[in-house]
Amino acid sequence: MKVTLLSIVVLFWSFAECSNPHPLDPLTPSEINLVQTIVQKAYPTSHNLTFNYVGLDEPDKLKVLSWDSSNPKPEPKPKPKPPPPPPRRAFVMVRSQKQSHEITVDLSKRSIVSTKVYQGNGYPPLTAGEIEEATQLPLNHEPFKESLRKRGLNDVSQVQCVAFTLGWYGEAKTRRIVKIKCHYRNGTVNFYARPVEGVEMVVDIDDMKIVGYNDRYVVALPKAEGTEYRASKLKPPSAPKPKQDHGPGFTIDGHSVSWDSWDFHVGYDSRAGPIISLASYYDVQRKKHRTVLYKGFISELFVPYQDPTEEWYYKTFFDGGEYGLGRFMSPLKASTDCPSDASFINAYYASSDGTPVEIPNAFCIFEKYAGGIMWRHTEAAIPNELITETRSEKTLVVRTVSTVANYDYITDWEFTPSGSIKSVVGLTGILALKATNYTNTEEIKKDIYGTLVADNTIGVNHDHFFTYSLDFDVDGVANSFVKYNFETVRVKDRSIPRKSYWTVVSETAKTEADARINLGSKPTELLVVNPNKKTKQGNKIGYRLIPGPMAHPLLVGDDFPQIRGAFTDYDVWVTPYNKSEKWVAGLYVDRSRGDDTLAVWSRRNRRIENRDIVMWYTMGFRHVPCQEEFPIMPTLSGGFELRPTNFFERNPILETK
Ligand SMILES: *[C@@H]1O[C@H](CO)[C@@H](O)[C@H](O)[C@H]1NC(C)=O
Ligand SMILES: *[C@@H]1O[C@H](CO)[C@@H](O)[C@H](O)[C@H]1NC(C)=O
Ligand SMILES: *[C@@H]1O[C@H](CO)[C@@H](O)[C@H](O)[C@H]1NC(C)=O
Ligand SMILES: *[C@@H]1O[C@H](CO)[C@@H](O)[C@H](O)[C@H]1NC(C)=O
Ligand SMILES: [Cu+2]
Repeated sequence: MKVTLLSIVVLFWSFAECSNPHPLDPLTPSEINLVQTIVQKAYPTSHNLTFNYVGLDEPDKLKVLSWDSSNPKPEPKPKPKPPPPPPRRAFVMVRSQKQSHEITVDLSKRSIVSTKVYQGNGYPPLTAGEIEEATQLPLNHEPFKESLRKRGLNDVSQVQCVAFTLGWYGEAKTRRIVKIKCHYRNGTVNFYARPVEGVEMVVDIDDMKIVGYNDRYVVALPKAEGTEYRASKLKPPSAPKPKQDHGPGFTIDGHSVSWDSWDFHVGYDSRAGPIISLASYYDVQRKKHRTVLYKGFISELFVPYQDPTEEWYYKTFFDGGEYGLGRFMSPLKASTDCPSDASFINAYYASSDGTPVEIPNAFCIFEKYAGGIMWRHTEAAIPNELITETRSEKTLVVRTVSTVANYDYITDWEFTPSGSIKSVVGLTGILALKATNYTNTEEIKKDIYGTLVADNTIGVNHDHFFTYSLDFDVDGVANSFVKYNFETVRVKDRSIPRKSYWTVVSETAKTEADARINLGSKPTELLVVNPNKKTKQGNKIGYRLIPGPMAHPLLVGDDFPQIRGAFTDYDVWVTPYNKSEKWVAGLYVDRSRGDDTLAVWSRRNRRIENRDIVMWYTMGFRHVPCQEEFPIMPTLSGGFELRPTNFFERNPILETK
């Protein structure tokens, strides 16, 4: 929710168009420039044009798949010339004259294909430029200066403001407004720890004006002492870092990565962040690349705070659709953010005025050996012989970090030699902190909606819901969603002493309604299978979801944030593939009303059996802050796994040495 200061505006760049363009490659700086030129020509600058979203308009899946099948993979034997990719298009969302416009640009023809003025609810993501401008406004606002004086905070240069989206609470008409809250840095870089509590401002983003001001109460400003987290300022110096060195065993061609048996594409989108596409596994036994995942990305990250007071109730953020997990990705450093031998890829997004901005080293890719065992066995039962076979595990990790204001989200996509794809997220950074007069829990008489984590400082309760879009193509496009229901069977046969056992009752979902799942509500395992293909043993070829942390939403269904976040009503949903169903909170999320969410799409109850299907899976973290998370939070991780299940004829890594 703040400008990435480290992002560098790219004015000149050496033209490193990759030799082998891939249809899912993110827009290059020159393509972003081209979009800017074409759109600016069509919308004169006097119209106060802002570029709220610029991204690749992906070619139709069938076109990508046909390109991919005729494009040689590095293994087993490279073929000479790849076919040309389908035409490149960009999808653009701009604000102009207080209206939202959708523009599709054909980059090869250098022309606008279509335009549309959006008349529905909600607004496009805030741009970094808009946030920057809005957060500067209080510094010249007399009532705010007066509020600062009242609190004895006299140095305006120490004030740091943050813009918050505010949701929708049933209003018939909305404006494109945000709330601004400020902090007093004086003596710390951890300004989140020093909120000027009780004061909030409302800014109209289209007019770029303060339109509301409220100074409701005064509480203590938490002290700067104890909020430092920079090693250079802390004593004793932090311990030396463990060394890691092992050479890369992977190849990167543009955005295409090959490692071990895996081939996949690493895309980027200013809203989603990293996008993994066309992940396939080279099956040595069948001597072919077998598809697993057409696409996987975080479609939305919903973070509702749980403090119902005037200044906090509206904090129910959609970090993807309101801010942008890709736009706020941070540059990564070798040896700290990633191992020293990691490879890096840059990312480019369009700034408010459409100019390409580089995030250097936005992705790191590395081989990870963490001492894990891929498989092993010790056999001591054979006379005069002790057999021990162990295979150590190396995996390949694609890492990015999205820093959405106070929070840092580490996203790792991890590929294993045994055919699993894991996605692990790590939550770190600084808690959302609220100032209070309390310094000890004994003084507290009523709910403070969080934990007193330091003197005068409350870490406010909240959730993080990561909703993933997982477009499986398990050994082909037509797939089905299967539930293994576990049932206890009572033994009727008196000939054995056991009274019960469990068994698997397999159920194939026919329509979307059959595929709305709350994990943990009953014992199940969830699979995506290819019903048209079987192993030699006759089992359906599949992948299963091994879920990560769960936290069902606890808001009531008719509460406005939950209406907007209704895609978290279930942990798993399955829909038939539809190119325009991409963002679970809707295309326009800021101040949305929940009329374009996954929950709405799913109501059509379409058929999902033996079709191209997409799984939507929510990993949830319920977060009651604790003192260890102050002044900065040690990483809290959780992840899920997509694991081959009767996909291979046998252990695919048997022959590994
Ligand atoms: C453009 O923005 C400026 C201030 O931000 C405003 O004064 C002007 O009226 C706006 N122009 C249009 C055409 O909306
Ligand atoms: C700001 O910092 C200076 C220097 O440490 C200190 O003298 C002053 O009291 C601080 N002001 C506030 C409001 O904390
Ligand atoms: C917090 O303490 C200050 C100073 O004692 C007092 O002026 C203020 O009213 C208190 N605020 C609340 C909400 O109790
Ligand atoms: C694709 O999804 C959009 C949005 O939900 C919907 O309007 C459209 O009808 C869908 N297309 C098909 C072919 O189902
Ligand atoms: Cu949290």
